[in-house]
Amino acid sequence: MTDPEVHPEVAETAEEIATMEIRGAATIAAGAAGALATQARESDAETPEAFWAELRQAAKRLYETRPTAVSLPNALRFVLADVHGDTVAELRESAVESAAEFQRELDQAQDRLGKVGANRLRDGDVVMTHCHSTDALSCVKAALDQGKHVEAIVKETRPRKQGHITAEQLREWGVPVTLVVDSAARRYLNDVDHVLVGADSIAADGSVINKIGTSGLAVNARDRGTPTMVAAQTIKLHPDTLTGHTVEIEMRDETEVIGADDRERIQGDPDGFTVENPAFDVTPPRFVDAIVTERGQFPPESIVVLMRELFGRDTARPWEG
Ligand code: RUB
Repeated sequence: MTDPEVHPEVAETAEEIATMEIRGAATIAAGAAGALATQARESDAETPEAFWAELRQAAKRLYETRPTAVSLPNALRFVLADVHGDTVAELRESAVESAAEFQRELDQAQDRLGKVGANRLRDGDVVMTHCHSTDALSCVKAALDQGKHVEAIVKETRPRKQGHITAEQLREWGVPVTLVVDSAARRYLNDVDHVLVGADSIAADGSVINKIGTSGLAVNARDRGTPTMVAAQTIKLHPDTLTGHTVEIEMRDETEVIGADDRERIQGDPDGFTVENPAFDVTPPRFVDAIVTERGQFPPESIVVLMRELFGRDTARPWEG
């Protein structure tokens, strides 16, 4: 049997995730859930089997876009797990509702973790950010809502400069922002009360997988005595790491790092010149002071307990059929 076509809007969402128009682990999860809802709503499948085949194919297409943020497979798994029914109409309604419920829970989790993270921030604190994390920013927002004054030193975050998005958001909230290039971070760490970052995945040993440059920042922060706080909804917990798998680090295209002209000038013999563009890195748990989730704050070494509770039973891959 040939694979069913996915709806054009699903293909579009997959493309937007791959090209990072939709980016950041939580936003990717919400986008993927929305795409599954579209596939279900627009399906013209005539049998439950055909409907399921389409939905699985849509999930597979979304799954294959980016490998590192576990929120993506977790979102697909959560949405598909709640689809029930005997007829196409029942399945359709249930898939649309499951996606909507998942998106609601995602928003609530972010709000809840923001309040937990805000408790760590005191009036007048300065945070240093890396990349653009909606979970990390929700902690700042909650602190502002509590009437605290917060300032930010924002790392630019090469090569895609997601720090600019963070700076824009913080300025919208009235937070004083100092933007620095990534390599200037250490110089400013003495002026910082917290390093505050998000996560794409968290492994069972408490390692944090986040935007490339996070691990160097955390090591420098420890050297300067500045605590590193990771804001991550439990959808960022990577269940496969419970059984010894490692998290795949996405390697992106070299054109994000170097333009054609520079490449031409530097390369000389093309065989002797390579560009690498890893999008994420791994921060060992010993450099992380706290992981803040919607279930409370955890030392990284104990996150495995929460992971077992939430994901112990189910690491299925329903998109594989
Ligand atoms: C984004 C990134 C973010 C996490 C958390 O990388 O590393 O820190 O995804 O974001 P990219 P959030 O820009 O390559 O997607 O807290 O919004 O889930």
